[in-house]
Amino acid sequence: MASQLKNLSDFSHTTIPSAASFRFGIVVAEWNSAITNALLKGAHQTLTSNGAKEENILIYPVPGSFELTSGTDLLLNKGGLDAVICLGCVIQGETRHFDFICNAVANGLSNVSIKYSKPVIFGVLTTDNQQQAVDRSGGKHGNKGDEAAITAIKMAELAETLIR
Ligand code: DLZ
Repeated sequence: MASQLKNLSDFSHTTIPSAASFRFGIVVAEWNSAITNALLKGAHQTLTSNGAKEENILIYPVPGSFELTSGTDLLLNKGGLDAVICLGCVIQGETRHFDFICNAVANGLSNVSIKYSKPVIFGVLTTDNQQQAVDRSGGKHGNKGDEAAITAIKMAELAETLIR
């Protein structure tokens, strides 16, 4: 089970296609910005280290994770992207806000992906506390931003293969 692995970002056993020909959007939430900036750093570095060109990585901040869906919708409506990576961090608080945001984002991103037939990657941490988020944004459990970037490259390649 993935959660039993120390580093959740271990892709050493899989083949990663070149990202050189693809154009990526990254929509990143400003809430919990220390965490989401670390996710962004991981995603960006993983894209470039797999061949993505700097000018083909477009970064768009949105206020919170709830806005990832509308940000992605606006971006895909504009066109010209092969995949969109959505980065956020929702931390459980004392109210039910957590559940509403997490459910809305997960459903919203699935829907927008299907609406445009484009890969939309769920790089949103949904944690019980700050430490779990730190552990998954460049800490002992790797970086969810790396995972999201690898997934985006793989899905962009799949989309190109199927549409070609
Ligand atoms: C309001 C809110 C709360 C309580 N918690 C988080 C959070 O943990 N992570 C996050 O990304 N955003 C949070 N937000 C903000 C919402 O995502 C959204 O920006 C506002 O509800 C405005 O639509």
